[in-house]
Amino acid sequence: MSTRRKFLHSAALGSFGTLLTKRLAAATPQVAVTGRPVVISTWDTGLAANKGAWEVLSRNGTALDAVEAGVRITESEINCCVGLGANPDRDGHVTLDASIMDHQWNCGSVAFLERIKHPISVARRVMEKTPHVMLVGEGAQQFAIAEGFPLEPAGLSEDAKKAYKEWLKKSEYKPVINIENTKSGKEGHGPHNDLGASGPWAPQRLPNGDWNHDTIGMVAMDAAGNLSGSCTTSGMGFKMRGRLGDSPIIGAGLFVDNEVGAVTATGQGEDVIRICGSHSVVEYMRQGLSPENACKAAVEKIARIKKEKAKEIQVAFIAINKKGEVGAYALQKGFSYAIKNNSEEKMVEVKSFLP
Ligand code: SD4
Repeated sequence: MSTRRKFLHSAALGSFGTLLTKRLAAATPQVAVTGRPVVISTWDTGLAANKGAWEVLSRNGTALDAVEAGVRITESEINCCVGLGANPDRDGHVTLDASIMDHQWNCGSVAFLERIKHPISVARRVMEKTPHVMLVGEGAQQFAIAEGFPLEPAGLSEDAKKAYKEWLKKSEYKPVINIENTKSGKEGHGPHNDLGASGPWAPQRLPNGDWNHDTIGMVAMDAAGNLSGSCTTSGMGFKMRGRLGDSPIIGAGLFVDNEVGAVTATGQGEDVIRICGSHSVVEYMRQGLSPENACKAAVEKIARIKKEKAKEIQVAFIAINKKGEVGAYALQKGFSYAIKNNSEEKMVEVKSFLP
């Protein structure tokens, strides 16, 4: 990090109190979309995923079907940062987490799932076909196989093999989550399918071999005005074996309250879990904050808890409220989300707490 950036970071943390006492109402929402249907999803991979969701939404399909279909596209990308092609844990295994929630408080999730291509669809089956909300590890895999999901071959994608080999040289667990802006001008660094998401927003490998992100979270409102959300991830690269992040935890990585709004999170899962992040954002919206300001309030809470360490992590939330307004906020610069509705399809750069 340049000296100037270091200075800006510490200056930001030094004037922490001032930043926190700024009135939330003073901030203007970046995008306020009214009208439905609408879908938003985290990061550049959201562009392609939104197209999948839109196929469903534009034909009057449900938000639930849309958020499942959308993130399945990202899970299918070989050599990318979310599904089976992603970086492994520190023992060399790819383990996947996912969650889904509809407009009627139904929810399902899987975690520590290996060798299954579409964890999001297994999460939906957990929701619809079991009396439980969450299945993990071997049991989740057993359930998936019983439900007809193929068991994929063990092993890593070519990209992940290289990254793992590199990582093993030092074997240090040092997550670097998207502190640098993905829109850095380094075009086309990520491998993609033919559905979009290339160019300046493309996922990039960081110097430590990790991806600048490894999750997609999506929330949508359908033509009937109902909300749903999904979140799927390989978790943080080179994590401890058995580690779960926020993504499969309802209330942390994802939360939907059809009377208020739908929210999903990305970034350092441990810190999202600590404050029940997505649930908190929904509750801030219930108190009357706009989606952007509600996300901001949750990010500020994490920053307050982390103090000096806030500069070492990234956390971001995206939200839709019941009016179909959307917003987002991040701890660090460099986070973006993809939006699609009847009038627009684009990436939105998100405001951040730290400069
Ligand atoms: C996790 N929240 O496993 C995820 C990581 C993430 O972009 O969002 N990365 O903690």
